[in-house]
Amino acid sequence: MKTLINYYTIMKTQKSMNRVYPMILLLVFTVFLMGCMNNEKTVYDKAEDIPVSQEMIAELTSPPHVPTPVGARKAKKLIVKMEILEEEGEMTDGVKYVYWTFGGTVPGSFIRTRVGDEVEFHLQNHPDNKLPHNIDLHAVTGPGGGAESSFVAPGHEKVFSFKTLNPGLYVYHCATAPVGMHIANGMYGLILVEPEGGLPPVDKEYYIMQGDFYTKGANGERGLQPFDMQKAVDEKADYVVFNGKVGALTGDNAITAKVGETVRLFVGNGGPNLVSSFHVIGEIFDKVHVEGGDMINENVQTTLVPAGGAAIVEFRVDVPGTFILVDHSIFRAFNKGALGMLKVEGEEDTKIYSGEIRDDIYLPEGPGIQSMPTTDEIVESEIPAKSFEEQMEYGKQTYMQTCFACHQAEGQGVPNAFPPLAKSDYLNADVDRAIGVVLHGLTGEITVNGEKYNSVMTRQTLSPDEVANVLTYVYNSWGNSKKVVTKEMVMKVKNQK
Ligand code: HEC
Ligand SMILES: [Cu+2]
Repeated sequence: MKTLINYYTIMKTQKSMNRVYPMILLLVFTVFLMGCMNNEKTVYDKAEDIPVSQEMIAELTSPPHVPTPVGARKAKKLIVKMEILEEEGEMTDGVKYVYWTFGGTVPGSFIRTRVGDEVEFHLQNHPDNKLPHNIDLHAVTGPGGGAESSFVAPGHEKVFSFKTLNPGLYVYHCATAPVGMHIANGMYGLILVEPEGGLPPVDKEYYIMQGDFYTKGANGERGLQPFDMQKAVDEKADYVVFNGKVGALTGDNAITAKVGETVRLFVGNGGPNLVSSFHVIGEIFDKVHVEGGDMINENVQTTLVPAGGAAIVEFRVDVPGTFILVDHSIFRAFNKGALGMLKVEGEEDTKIYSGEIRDDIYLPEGPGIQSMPTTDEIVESEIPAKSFEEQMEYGKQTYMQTCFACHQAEGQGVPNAFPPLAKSDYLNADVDRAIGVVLHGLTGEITVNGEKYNSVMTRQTLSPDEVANVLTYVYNSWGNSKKVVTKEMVMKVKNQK
């Protein structure tokens, strides 16, 4: 506009001011140029030239949360205070592990910066810790990614500073020898460097990081489990998990969204060994920032997250339900822990997903009980319960892993499909019969509390101890007859065949 008006003015005055004309034109052009410079954001050729103004203490968050987006803020001197803590935690029910952490969580606190920030990093090693540590941030351009300047003994704080030059999502980790062991114990996290102006806004953002763990005992073996160096060298993980433990993102810990919202997941992989085939069951990633960089891939089912790497995945949730996050190396998901949940609430959209339309009977091989192929002897990895309390505790775990999907959390069952175990007259009438049901499965018509069921319960692959514990748990819950089932009783039924 400014130029147009000025040009008009020039035209009018042209005749009388012929000699002054070139000068005015020059002036107008200068004014125009200055206007441009004031209104548009300055683009620097090199990120190192971006000036920083003001100081700011960085907001750090524990997973699955992330700090507030940078938005339009200018580059700043960003002060990060990260405390290293060596702490005992729970890998899964009954399994303890001593984690080494950045900020008290696995993965460590999320750091959010923008390109051009000057990050002043304070690495604090808590005086109660036993070991020295350091930090290598993949977002750092400099020797060791900061490791060389940050080696810090317990009870000390090291300070170093770096400028964020490349936008992207980066892993940080401890790099103190033995490096593999420090990483295996949980010393990793993510640092995000947003581009100028920030990432496009979305409705929900979450922080998820995979890691593999190596314990002296096998998966599920109770008690405090020390790190196993040989298994780590052999890459034989006992646990592969999201956010440091089995169940960190399931049940009440699930991440959430509402139908219609856009979700952005900052996904990292600490390793130390395994790469992740990150997938969300029932969703397609609309966009993936491949390897956490600038390249955007669209319409992706599974994205590879390398050990020591990351990806940003984005999608809109269109239908309600529970969407399962997995490492699609699928035994890791269902047997080693790499499983999380995204719970989406809102209106159904049958145009997109119909839900079950019908359930017809289909028994091409006759009504025989279908079962998973198993060897007859199930290996007994379990330590037998020593008391009624332990039987109840272990039994509940088996119930929540095995029976819960059909008979539901409170044993209430599902009408017309799965009979109730709560106050079940069928269950309470005959213990040996109930043991038989769990050992061999059940098919054909039965009546439970006056309701008829005619369905199939597949044989459950449980050890005699587990059968005893789970039935003891069921009999002593939800108004049942409080019987105690022993391994001997199970063996008797088993051998009756
Ligand atoms: C895949 C689904 C499924 C799983 C898993 C399952 N059941 Fe069942 N269960 C059924 C069905 C279906 C029936 C009814 C079968 C029929 O109609 O003949 C049943 C029947 C029973 C009954 C007898 C009926 C009653 O309500 O008292 C008992 C006891 C029982 N289940 C216990 C268990 C226990 C304990 C577990 C876990 C170790 C378990 N079930 C796991 C589907 C399941
Ligand atoms: Cu360390």
